[in-house]
Amino acid sequence: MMVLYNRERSGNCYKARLMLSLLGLAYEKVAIHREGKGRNRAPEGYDKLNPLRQIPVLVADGKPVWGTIAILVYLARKHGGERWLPLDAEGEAEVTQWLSLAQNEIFYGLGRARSMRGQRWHGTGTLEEAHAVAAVALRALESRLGGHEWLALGRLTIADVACYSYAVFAPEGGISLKPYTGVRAWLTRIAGLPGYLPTPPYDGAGGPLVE
Ligand SMILES: N[C@@H](CCC(=O)N[C@@H](CS)C(=O)NCC(=O)O)C(=O)O
Repeated sequence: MMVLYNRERSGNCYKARLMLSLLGLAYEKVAIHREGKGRNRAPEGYDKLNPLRQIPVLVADGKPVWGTIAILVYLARKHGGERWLPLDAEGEAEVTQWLSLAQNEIFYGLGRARSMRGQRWHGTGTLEEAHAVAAVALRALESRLGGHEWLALGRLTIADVACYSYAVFAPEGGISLKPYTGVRAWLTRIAGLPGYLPTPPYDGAGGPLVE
């Protein structure tokens, strides 16, 4: 049985759980709680699973896979097939450019704003800087989703799973999705997929949600 080192409200862990759910895969969860401002209270020896001591980590067949993108790639290759991540150079590149957006502008814009508002961010920057980066990310998503149903290849791939989390949490970070009609339609499309896993409920830590 696969094991996911997880925290329910972590947007990165939610990505891994969403992918496992869309693929209909069984797994067990190990809860990793926070200590201090956003740091993990990980068990003794956890750095053997992830040298960064971060979550998520997926242990499959006794081997730890750390980093959200690595987990999505692993699950796609092992259990999902080419539908989720093609093997041809052009197709793989098209998916990967969105994986890169997820790790950079989406995480350091939308993800950082959400953590900062919830007092869980232990990194650098201001909320204004996070909002400016988030706007770059949302404009990039909208430029594609204004005219397409999915981010890459005209079908659902791990690009959509990687970018969904944190885009869907924008209001928790004080960011309105009102101007981004293509993004909102895509969020609704994903929420209607078979095997969709609902987002963890808002804990209210960042104050009122932005419409
Ligand atoms: N690049 C990593 C980022 C993972 C990450 O930031 N995890 C957070 C929870 S969402 C964490 O473990 N934070 C605690 C820490 O950085 O010490 C990934 O994609 O998995």
